[in-house]
Amino acid sequence: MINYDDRIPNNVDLSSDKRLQRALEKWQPAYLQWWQDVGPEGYQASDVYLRTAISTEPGGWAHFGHVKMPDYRWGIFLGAPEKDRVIPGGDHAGAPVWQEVPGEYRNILRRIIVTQADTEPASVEQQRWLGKTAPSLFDMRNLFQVNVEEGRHLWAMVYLLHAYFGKDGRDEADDLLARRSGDADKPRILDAFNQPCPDWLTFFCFTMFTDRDGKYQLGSLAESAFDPLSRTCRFMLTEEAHHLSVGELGLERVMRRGAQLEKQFGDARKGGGIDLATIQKWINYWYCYSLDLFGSEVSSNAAEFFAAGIKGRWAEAKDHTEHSALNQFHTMAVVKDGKLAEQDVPLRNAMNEVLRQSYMKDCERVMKRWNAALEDEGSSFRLALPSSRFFRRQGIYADAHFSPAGELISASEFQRRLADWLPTDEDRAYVQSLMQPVTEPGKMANWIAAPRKGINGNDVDYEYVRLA
Ligand code: BYC
Repeated sequence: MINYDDRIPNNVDLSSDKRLQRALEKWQPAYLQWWQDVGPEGYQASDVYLRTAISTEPGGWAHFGHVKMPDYRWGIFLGAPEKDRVIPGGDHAGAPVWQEVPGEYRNILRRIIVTQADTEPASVEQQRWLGKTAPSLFDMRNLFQVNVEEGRHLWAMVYLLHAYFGKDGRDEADDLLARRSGDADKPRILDAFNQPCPDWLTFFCFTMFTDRDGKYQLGSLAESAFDPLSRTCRFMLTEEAHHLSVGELGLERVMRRGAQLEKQFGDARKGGGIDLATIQKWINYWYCYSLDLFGSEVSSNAAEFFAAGIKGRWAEAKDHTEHSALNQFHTMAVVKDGKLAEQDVPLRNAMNEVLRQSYMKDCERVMKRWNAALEDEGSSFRLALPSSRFFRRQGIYADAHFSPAGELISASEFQRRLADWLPTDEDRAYVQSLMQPVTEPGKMANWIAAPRKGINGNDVDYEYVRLA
């Protein structure tokens, strides 16, 4: 169970380590200041129907109630230790997991934890203004739930930095509150987290595609030899599942409404909705930005992380039988002499791509569900994921141009077709024009269908946010 009597709620017996407790209690006001400065703008005094962790046991871990966001009990919650856990993969597979950081891996572990940590506050900053244009109180509450939990994920990583990395870790924890999404001088580390998130179609794409990268990165870190990191990530994954459903179901509701309005008016935009072609462009943009987050297809960093046991494949311990990944190859398409050709890459060097493939399969599964929803609405439009070569800025495809079907094309051809494939200024202005707030319980903006059910057994017209 979680101790809520301490100033920082935790299940790590924080009060037994006074130095660590004091250091984190010093960081706490800086965190709260950051939340006030760049967290959800305009709603800090509103009562929001939020879930809070009360245990880390599967099933029934959350308590629901109206809370003002600054009063949310951010804390440190690790998944239960697994008895006799061994390192799942890499050179040390089968050896006992580490409870401390081995000196030789200190730098890379710190870098990975900082990279993961940096995304959490970044996403809160990106979503800062969205409350003001929420299409319903139901959606506004979901936004804020996602925001407070991303804040909690920052706590999860800052705990590791403080507890295991000494002064370097404390300095990194301070820097996490100093960088800002999209800031020219002190940007967030990864590209997707510096992109603006000005409208709700973007928010749903972000939670569907970018949070899903989070699922796979956390899953790969849950397979880590560094046990405190693994346990932290395991509990974060249970929180993450809600964020993904916000994205998946949010987009489905926009699609259903788009299809309904198209049937009624011949063109969804005429009825004040978002047409499916526009939704496809947003999907293309965010899916590809999220593919970038896995790093390069061929990466010596990835090989090193896997060899050391710091990152595993998705479900390394459960789904794989061979854990060395040596003397094996991953075949991928590369650009050679102006053409696409297949190349065998040593499996360890292809680990970023292996994880990306797991992610892509998961996205395909959602795509099928969305297309079934379109069928259900009587629409003949079908959405598709673009090729993982399309519109990439990281990795082996970043220097060439590809169509959404994955064909190698010239830069001029790419430019000529860009407006068909990615959001144009005009598309963005149109979507922005629809972003008018709806704050009456149970009412929805015209461009989005109502959800099928409310939260925690409540009706859709429950007052999920009591506005101050
Ligand atoms: N943007 O060998 P490479 C989440 C850098 S999301 C900018 O290709 P590597 C969440 C890379 O850092 C999950 N730079 O890649 C979602 C390296 O730089 P240095 C976040 C990039 O190292 C929603 C260089 O390019 N978690 O949780 O194998 C809301 C060459 O690197 C990018 C993690 O990322 C990019 N997209 O792997 C809230 C897990 N991609 O070192 C939260 C921790 C690469 O040469 N991170 N670079 O200067 C990692 O495991 C790895 O750092 C990466 C990259 C997978 C990101």
